Amino acid sequence: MTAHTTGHSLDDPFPVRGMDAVVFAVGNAKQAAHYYSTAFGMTLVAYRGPEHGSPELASYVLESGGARFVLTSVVRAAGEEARALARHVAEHGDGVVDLAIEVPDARAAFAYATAQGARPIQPPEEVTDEHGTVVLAAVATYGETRHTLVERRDYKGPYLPGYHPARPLVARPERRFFQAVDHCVGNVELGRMNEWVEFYQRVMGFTNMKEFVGDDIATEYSALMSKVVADGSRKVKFPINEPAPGRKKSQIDEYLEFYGGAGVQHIALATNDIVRTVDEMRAAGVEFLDVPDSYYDELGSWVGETRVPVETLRERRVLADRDEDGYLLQIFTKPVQDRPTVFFELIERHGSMGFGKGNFKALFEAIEREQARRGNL
Ligand code: TYF
Ligand code: FE
Repeated sequence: MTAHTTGHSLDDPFPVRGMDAVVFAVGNAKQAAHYYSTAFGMTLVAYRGPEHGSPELASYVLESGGARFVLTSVVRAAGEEARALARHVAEHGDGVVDLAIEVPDARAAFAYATAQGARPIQPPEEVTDEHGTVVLAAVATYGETRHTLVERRDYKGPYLPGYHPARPLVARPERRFFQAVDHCVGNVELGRMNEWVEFYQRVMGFTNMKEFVGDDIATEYSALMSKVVADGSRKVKFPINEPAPGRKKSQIDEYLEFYGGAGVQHIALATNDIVRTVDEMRAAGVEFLDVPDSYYDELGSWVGETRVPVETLRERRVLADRDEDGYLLQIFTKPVQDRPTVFFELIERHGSMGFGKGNFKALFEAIEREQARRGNL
């Protein structure tokens, strides 16, 4: 087979175009769609439900620039698919079921991944409607999470066949809060981080990025270990965390206990104006992690010139980090459901390709204060 017919390039066995969607299973997708519209500035663009031949599941598709969330919940749990989703929500609470990746050739991607040992969930299937054709396939990853491989063949519809265009739930914000999914982080069981890093290397040809939390940092304060894998173009970045045994219960253990196993911990959203986005989200009631004031007393002495003064970062509790390539600004929400599981990160990159290593200590201490407030430390 030639590179043309397989969709493989010679140097990349598993080419990707980027993240296609983050798919959440939730208890009440109608209300979640409202939350992500009002609090995250996202816009409802498509819907599938009982009105359109999907009697058991309702799905809302929201966008902010290139970031796409799909929120699905059960209307009536009679069939197999709806019962599986109902059980997922009962076991895990609201959570991410699918990190869907857009690929140029879903058949080739699925064939490669499964030949490399990925567990197939859905063999490639061509789906067509009046807007065009897509090819979908899916493989399993950690926990009950999957990767749908989405090949869009000039597809012109609002999301996928079966979905209907929908009107925004609220007026669009004047400027979007964020424009892309920057990275998606998985929490896996103790001792299994390397297994999952090797999974992405073998199955998707991903490579390690240099940022990681090793034993040294883990024992000192983080209570977790972390490595990052990414595709060749670095559009898809997946950090993987595991708990590190220590004096205290790891934040990763807390997640695993309350989620009921491995799963997606946080989704980082790329913004061009983190200060404005934090202000908008706070005004809408989103809670962010706090760091001590002393963080900002020290920041000025090493972070150098940033787009906004340190005092502005201090007021908003935005974190900053610098490496040899540039700097980044970042902030973390508290968990966005009653379970201490899934949360979000906002990240504004200026050259840095890192993940905020310089902030790990302050960040993990802030997370642990929250853990203690919940009685889980
Ligand atoms: O994605 C990252 O690596 C950073 C840092 O539990 C981080 O956002 C890592 C682990 C964690 C929270 C944040
Ligand atoms: Fe992150």
